[in-house]
Amino acid sequence: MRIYCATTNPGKLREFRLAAHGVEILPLPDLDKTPECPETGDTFEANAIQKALYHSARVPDLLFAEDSGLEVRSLGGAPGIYSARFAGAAASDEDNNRLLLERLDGVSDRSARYVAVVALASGGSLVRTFRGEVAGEILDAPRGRGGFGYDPLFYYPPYGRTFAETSADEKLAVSHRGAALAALFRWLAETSSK
Ligand code: ITT
Repeated sequence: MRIYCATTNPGKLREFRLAAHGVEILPLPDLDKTPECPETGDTFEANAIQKALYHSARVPDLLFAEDSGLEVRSLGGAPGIYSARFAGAAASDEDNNRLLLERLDGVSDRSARYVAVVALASGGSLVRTFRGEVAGEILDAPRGRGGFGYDPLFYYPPYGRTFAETSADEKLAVSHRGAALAALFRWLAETSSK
């Protein structure tokens, strides 16, 4: 089985492929030449659906897009859907992490969660969505070199490490993206065997 995926984020694409177990994940052709999909929703679900529908009309097969982010309790759920552009439209992961540490300076409640929503579409219509979450804590300095985005600050208590200090397999086994993708691939396997 093959499925297209619409993402501009190489960190996400690596994790999609790792989770796929035999399903071929095809990046969208010419994604870099396609005008970027506007993300105007106010939930992860709305943005994942918007991205999937925007790109789905261009390919003959199933396609999925994913919207994800970090919600920090003491920041009222920020950066949330704005995670990729927390420190500005062209922000790097380092810029976003620096701003997060500034906002949490002196704050004792460091609890947070990652959320991922995958939207599956076909021929320009939504098929369904799949959601995953994982709870952790934000450290006061980065640790580790793996993963991407906020991973050096995202401490996962059951491992006693940040996601940037875990292997890609260990992260995927417990992560928001791992849970959403496991649900997607389980659903695809069940549906194709009917
Ligand atoms: P696409 O929309 O093209 O897929 P994007 O990076 O713009 O790529 P999002 O709008 O969904 O995607 O933003 C996701 C951001 O949330 C991502 O850039 C990170 O800052 C953060 N994030 C999500 N999952 C993460 C993870 O597993 N580890 C670290 N940071 C993560």
